[in-house]
Amino acid sequence: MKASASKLSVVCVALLCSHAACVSSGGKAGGGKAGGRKWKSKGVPGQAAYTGKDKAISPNNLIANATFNDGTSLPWTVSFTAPGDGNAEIVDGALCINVKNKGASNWDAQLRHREMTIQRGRSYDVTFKAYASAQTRMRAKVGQQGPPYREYWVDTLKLDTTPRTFKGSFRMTSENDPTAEFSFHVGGNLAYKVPEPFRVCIDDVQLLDPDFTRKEEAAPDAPPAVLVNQTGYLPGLAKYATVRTDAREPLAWRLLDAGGREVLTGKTNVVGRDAPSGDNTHTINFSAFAGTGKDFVLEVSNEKSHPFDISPEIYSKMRYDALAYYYHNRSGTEIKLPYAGKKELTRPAGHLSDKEVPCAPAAKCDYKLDVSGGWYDAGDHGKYVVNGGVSVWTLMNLWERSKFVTKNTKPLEDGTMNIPEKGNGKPDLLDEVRWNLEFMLKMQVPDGNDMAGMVHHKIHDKEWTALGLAPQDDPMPRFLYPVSTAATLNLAATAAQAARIWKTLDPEFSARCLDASVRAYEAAQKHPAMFAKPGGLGGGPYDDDHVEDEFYWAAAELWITTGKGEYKDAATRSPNYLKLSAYLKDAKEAGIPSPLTWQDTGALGTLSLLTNPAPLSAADRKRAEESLREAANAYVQLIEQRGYRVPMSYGNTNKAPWGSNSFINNNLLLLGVAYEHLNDRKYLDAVAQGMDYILGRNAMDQSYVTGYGDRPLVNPHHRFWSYQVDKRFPKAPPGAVSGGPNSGLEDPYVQAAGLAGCAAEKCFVDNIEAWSANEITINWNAPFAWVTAFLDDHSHTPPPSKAAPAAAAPAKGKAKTARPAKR
Ligand code: 9MR
Repeated sequence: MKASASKLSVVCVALLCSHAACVSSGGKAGGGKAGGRKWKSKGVPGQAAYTGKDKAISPNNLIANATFNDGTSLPWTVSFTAPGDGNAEIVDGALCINVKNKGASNWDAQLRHREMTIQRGRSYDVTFKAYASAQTRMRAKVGQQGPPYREYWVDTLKLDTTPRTFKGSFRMTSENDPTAEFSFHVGGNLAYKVPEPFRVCIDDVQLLDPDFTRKEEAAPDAPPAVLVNQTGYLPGLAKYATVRTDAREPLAWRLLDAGGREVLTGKTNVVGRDAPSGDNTHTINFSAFAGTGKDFVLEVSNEKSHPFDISPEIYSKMRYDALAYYYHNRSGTEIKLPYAGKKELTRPAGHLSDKEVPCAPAAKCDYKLDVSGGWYDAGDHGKYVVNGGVSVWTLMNLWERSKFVTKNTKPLEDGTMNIPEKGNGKPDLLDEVRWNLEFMLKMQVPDGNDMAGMVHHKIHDKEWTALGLAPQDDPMPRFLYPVSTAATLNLAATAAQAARIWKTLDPEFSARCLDASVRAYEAAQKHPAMFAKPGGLGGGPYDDDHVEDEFYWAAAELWITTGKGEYKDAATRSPNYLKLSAYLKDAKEAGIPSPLTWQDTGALGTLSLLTNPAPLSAADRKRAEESLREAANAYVQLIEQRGYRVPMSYGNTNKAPWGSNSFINNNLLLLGVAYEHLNDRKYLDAVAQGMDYILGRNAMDQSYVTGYGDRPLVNPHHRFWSYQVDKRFPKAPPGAVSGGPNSGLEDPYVQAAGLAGCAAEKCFVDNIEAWSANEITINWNAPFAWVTAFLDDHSHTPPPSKAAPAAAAPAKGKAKTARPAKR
């Protein structure tokens, strides 16, 4: 399409003052902000007052932050594409990009502003100030944020140290663009004259449309000082709230029912500084109240919590929403009603071209494979065997645990989930898992090739695509990436697990899985050190160069399934044998408390050995149980040390890892296993408390789950659930859990959100652009699904002591599987 009419007149107004002297009273406004969210002050301890949103120069300005006067840049973000490198900061009230490496292309170093619609037939005036640390050029443009990158207005400007005002105008002749961006490119050849490092600054940016009037959004209320599980509590299990306060003495609290009647009172426990959150805290233990009802509120010194329920039903729907995540993210099939739940969540089948995917040059193969189907990994459209492995394992473990440990598979059987396979006579949970297993099987190199039996690490787009992209519209070519030992062992392990699960349900599928597993295991032995590399474009790396744990996991699964000596020998000789460690060893997050990640999979072997009735000897089972007890006790101890009572800490550096919420959910999974195997009540209460953190009893006052809580997760990073960037796309369905706080601050949005130096559990913002803190993935929803299923299964467990306080109504409802099976 033709570019729209464009003219630019550069007004070289040499300002009368140096840029340093031009700063208005703004500068850095302190506080009032966490995770990029600004709120009204309610005198919440630790939260400074909101200082007012930066006023756009004109109400007709599409640019939401024109002057940077409050010291922040959002929604402006910086973007570097390797080898481009640098950062952005507010200097003297202007937004500056510091370029350490200008990269190869103009756009390798850029500042950009999204979240605006450029409308057909309207006229726009552009004005901004710009200057640089030395003579260079800048390309300013208004245009599409993704391919084909149509430009509505563009010009290349010469900059030097003198601040100048530039003006331009254009009429939009293209279709409305609801995801347009205003960007300033300063990389590549634009910077041919200037030595690195250099700096380019912009200020007072206007994109005026006389027919547009900015609606001022009311700042949200300050988070309450009394933090609770915003969905609610199970009547018989531990119930805690956290109070954010500097008070040194215990404070009086009241539990009020929906009618405002006091049903329980008490005094807080002073915990003090909670390092991971940076908050001063007290806790409230209201476990003594075992009644049920809706909209309870906890009150401390006139501060009220969000309302919450106390009910055995808290997790009854959530457990299925957590599993529905997988249907919504199926590739290669139409997502339709009634399964999608809402019309707007339906979509045509995505990536049908995955039926014939060629090898990337690095894969050194010349065939094409049908790798259609499976689940998309996350907000991106990649499909990765390594991450698929831990995800299907977790869901299959939920099945095996229900079959052998609690001996109740009813909630997972046919007809329990809203998926197309419902009614086929097979358990719905397994139907969902099979969707991804079938894909993983297709990733194995066919016989007759050099690498036969090995498994391709991943398939994904050649380059990253933009947000606001439905899978069926992805225009990017996709490739098979090289085989890896880790992916091969992921298939060996999970296909062995599947082979035993489907043995009678579907003998043909079971045999196919076992054959693939054995071939994969043999191939991995032949190629024990083929490692996926870190980095890369268009997809995640899932790099892993330590596979002793995967070898053990695969051997353990094959031993359980076949009983064969060769696998037994491999498993029992492994240093991982019967081990469950509370702290990671083999992942890049070594030292962080968690039993497992996609990269550290040794625990999966031991957990499968514990879950299945055979082949462990009684003595070895005992050893594994001791290991389990030790790890579970470490997590219980962590809960006791925390103001937010969550089994998590962040090592000496106090830095939250990428996907920290998944570490917590995996810790809860281990605690759940401990409860069901060791029959010690404290582990059950620990699981409930950890889930309170995920559902709102945390320093961000954030329910990290879509659709649940007074402050639910709303804007996870997802290309299709991208309503936040483009109203033509749907909002996320309920039941998706965010990766959560991540101190790494890897993406431009969190970098611009003023999060630098954030306390570990405050490195979070609920924005779709925040891909390093707010993505969702199959391996994070899996332990969440496991744990919500566990809690629902134990939702009728009575309190440890039958003596409930006078005000408490007796818990109603019949017991589900309140009792863990004894071995
Ligand atoms: O969960 C992954 C995390 O452990 C890694 O540190 C990070 C960077 O390699 O990648 C995460 O996984 C992402 C993957 O690479 C691509 N799809 C989205 C995943 C979640 O953010």
